[in-house]
This record gives sequence, C-alpha cells and structure tokens, in this order.
Amino acid sequence: MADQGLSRRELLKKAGLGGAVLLGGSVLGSTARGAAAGGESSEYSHGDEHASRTLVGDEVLDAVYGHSGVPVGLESDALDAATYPPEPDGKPAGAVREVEIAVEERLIEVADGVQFQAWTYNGTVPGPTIRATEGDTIKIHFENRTGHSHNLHFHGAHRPEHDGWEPIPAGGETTYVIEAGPAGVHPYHCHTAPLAEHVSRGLYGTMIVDPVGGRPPAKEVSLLLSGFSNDEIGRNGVVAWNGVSGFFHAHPIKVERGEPVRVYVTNMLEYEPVGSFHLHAETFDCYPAGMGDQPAFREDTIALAMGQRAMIEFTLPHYGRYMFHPHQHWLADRGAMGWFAAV
Ligand SMILES: [Cu+2]
Repeated sequence: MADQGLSRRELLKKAGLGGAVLLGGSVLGSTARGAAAGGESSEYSHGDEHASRTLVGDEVLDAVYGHSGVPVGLESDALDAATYPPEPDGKPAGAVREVEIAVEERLIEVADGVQFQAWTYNGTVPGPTIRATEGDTIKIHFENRTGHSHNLHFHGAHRPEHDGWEPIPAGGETTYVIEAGPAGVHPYHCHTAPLAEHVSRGLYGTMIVDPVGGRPPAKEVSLLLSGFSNDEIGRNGVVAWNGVSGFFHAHPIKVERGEPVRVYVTNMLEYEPVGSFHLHAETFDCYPAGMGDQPAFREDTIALAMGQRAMIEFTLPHYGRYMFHPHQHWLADRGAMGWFAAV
C-alpha cells in the first residue's frame, strides 16, 4: 500500500513536471503556427498578427497546455451530466418535484492514476444537478446507504425544520421538503460533523432555481470547484471542476461564436479560504448567487468563498480557445485548468 501511494505521488509529480516542460516548449505557439500555415487564415485571422499567432484552427480542441492529469480513457462526454444542467422542463409554476438522493461510498478516479475513496450523492462527485422554478416544492427522498451518519442541507430559503443539518444515521432515510428559492444557484451538501471531512469527501452538488417565466435562452454550463485530500495526495492534492482533474483542459467546453453563454459557478473547495473563477480574453456579467434581474457588475475574475457561487453570462466573439481557471494558480496547477472553445 505504501509503495502504491509513493508511485501515485510520483505519478502526480511527473504530470506536473511534464506540464512545466510543455509550457516552456511553447506547444501552443508551434501548434498555432502550424495551423496558420495550413490555410483557412480568413476564418481564423482577425486582421492582426498577434491573433493569427494565437489562434489554432482545428487544433483548438486538442492542443496541450500545463498540467492535465485527466484519467486516461475517460470519454469526452463523461462529465456531461454535471456540466450541462437539465433544461427547464416547462412545468407550471408551483410544481411538486420528487428527487431521490442516496449516499453511497465509491472509489472514483479523480486524476490519472489517483483513486479517491469518496462519499457520494447518487454515485457521483459532484452529485446530481437539481433544477426547479422559484416557488416549486421539492421533495427529496434521502437514503443513507453507508456506515456513517450523513444528511443533505440546501442553501437558499426554506423552512428551518427541513434545513438538513440533523444527522441521518447509517442505513436511515428521510424526506426533506423545501420550497425552491430564491431564484438563483444554490449548493447543497452534507452537514454532518466533522463537516470538513464530510464535504471534502465529495458530498455536494448544485441546485439551479429559475425565476418564474425562465431566463433568456443561452448555452448553459455548470462548473463546481472542489478538491480531494488524503494521505497519498495531501490536502487538496487534486483540484477539479466537476470532479475530474484536467478534464476541461483535455476536453474544452464547446460554444458557438456569439452565442450567449450562462455559467453557474460554485465553489465547494474545502480547506481553502477562497476560490475564484477567471476567464481569459473576455469579460462577463456577474449575478452573485445567481440572484437579481440585473448583473451586479462586470468582471473577468470573481472571488468565491467556500459555499459561494455565481451566475455569469458572456459571449465569445472570436473563434479560438478561452482559458478558465481559479486565479489561485496553485489550484489551477493541481487540475483546475480548463477551456471554452468558441467554434
Ligand atoms: Cu456526510
């Protein structure tokens, strides 16, 4: 076991070192020049030499930058359920929604060769994205299929007796009934002591609450930042968007040029006082906690304390890759680097 742990640490170190070497080797630059030389310059060029040097044609989806660490063989659609929220289903306001949530222990691969003994909601980290309209009633049938106490606590506004802080013992079950609201984006997570362990082991997810009448059409994406800690990898030795290190580095999130994009960003990174989201080459409108009719401000970087979240909206006008990552670069280096690819 000790040998195995050492090899995993070594593997992680090697991956990090590999990234540094690639960075120094200007892989992006050489890829860009190769694509430009291949023609199609009218499509990719925007009339200035800097742009033609940094845009990469069809290589846009597989060029290499920095530390990746994504598990080998993981398909490009493996995180679709976490990344693309369920679409609003058009039920009339005031609907009653039934949700089944079970806590299960799972061994999950959070980075290439790094297995993590996770506590999960419905088998995945993060748990399922729940979507409702403001004022709906959500009935969560909760089952604890583990040997420890757990529970399910939602952010947002609801009756305190359904706040979910009371531990549900091993093998136990309960039903939480909450009113969806306010309109916004709200995390849910386990609230059993010791809290830091229960959350950092993987018990969290996102709830999206639409205003009555919905939001304007947009390409919608959900990104949840979290970390993984154990004796082998250390505290937050792996950091990820939607549960897998380097995933959106290996598989950029594709959007159409000029299409409105709405991203629900949630920070569930335990043991760090603050996380953040930074978008390269464009700015975005920010709705803190997804609340309000109008954006609170425009930015390219937002800070998010643990449990904080935001809804951001932007369009990407140019063909090419737009990097995103926490602006704490040690977090980006541990797997939270990603791209939007405007195609
Ligand atoms: Cu728990």
